[in-house]
Amino acid sequence: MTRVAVTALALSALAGCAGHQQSAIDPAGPQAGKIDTLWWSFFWLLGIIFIIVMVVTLLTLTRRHRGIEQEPLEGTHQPSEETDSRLRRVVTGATVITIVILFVLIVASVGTGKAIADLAFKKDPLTIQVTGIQWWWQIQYVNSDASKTLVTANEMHIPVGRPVQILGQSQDVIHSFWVPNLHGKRDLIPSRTTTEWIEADTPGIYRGQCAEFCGLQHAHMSLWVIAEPEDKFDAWMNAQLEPAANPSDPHTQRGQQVFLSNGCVMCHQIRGTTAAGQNAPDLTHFGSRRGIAANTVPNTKGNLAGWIVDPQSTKPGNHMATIAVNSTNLQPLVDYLESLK
Ligand code: HEC
Ligand SMILES: [Cu+2]
Repeated sequence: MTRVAVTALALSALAGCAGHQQSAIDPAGPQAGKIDTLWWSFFWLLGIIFIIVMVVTLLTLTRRHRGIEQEPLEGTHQPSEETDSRLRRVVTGATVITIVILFVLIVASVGTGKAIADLAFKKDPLTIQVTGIQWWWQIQYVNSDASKTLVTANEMHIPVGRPVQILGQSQDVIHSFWVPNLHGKRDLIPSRTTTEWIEADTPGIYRGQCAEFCGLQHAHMSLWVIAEPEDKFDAWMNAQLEPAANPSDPHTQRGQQVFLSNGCVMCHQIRGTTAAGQNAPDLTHFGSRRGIAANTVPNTKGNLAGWIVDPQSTKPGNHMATIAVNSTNLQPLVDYLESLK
């Protein structure tokens, strides 16, 4: 009975992995597709071997000992010549098969790595620089035309069907960029640039997560990758390239004033205003994003107010300063930031 329950539990846990927004076995692009194929071939091959080993072990345990007519004296038992050479053949055979299987796995693994590497350097790529910073992601769209260079945070949009070159960097410790539906992990290492190519075949929203322990809030360092058709992507890009909209009503104008007259400007940038801080997520189009603080909480007015009043309770240890904003100023500030679509 317990065995049935355990199996059912294990199966439902496995089923829970499939079709998720963050899953390596639900590939949405060619790189992740190859990793997925490799994963399943390992799974089936090793699964079958596991079952064979278990069956042989059970048979051995339950089978009556043959060839021992009587209890050996003083606990010693010399197997017969024939048994001895049979055992030798079985052990040698099993060792050879194991080595051959390991080689097959190595060849499959290296072959997959090579096939993935061959997907790089396609023409007309989009280049995105991703910088890991404790504990959020800076995302910069590189363009030879400086007016088309875009800096944003914690949310990346990519056009479906177009190869994307991710240039990974870090500003402090080693992080790792990992969006399982699109590709494997790639470390972001201080003072060097690593490269990873991704390409989404299907529109969708895929979750990424820092995959190298980088300190207290490592687990709350996530990002969204939004893969959308080329025209939607272009519309998003054009909107993001615009400076922040100027508030039109007195309430949000007051919110903007609160932002600009407080320490927020030391760290944050809002293009189109005097706020030009470079140590924290760019807030020019903050209202268009899905989450707050590297998606620790969803982007709602309530969560934003909580974040501004006491960022340390939402994400303990994070590097945002707590600035006293009095209650009459808080609502205008929240409404202003949320109006930055
Ligand atoms: C000392 C620098 C600093 C100051 C001052 C500061 N922040 Fe931040 N802020 C940060 C950092 C760092 C983060 C990212 C924290 C994280 O996700 O780990 C952040 C995150 C945010 C976010 C979430 C952005 C996102 O996309 O996730 C908002 C909104 C925000 N700050 C608003 C404000 C406001 C409003 C003020 C002024 C009252 C302010 N900040 C003052 C450093 C600062
Ligand atoms: Cu990390």
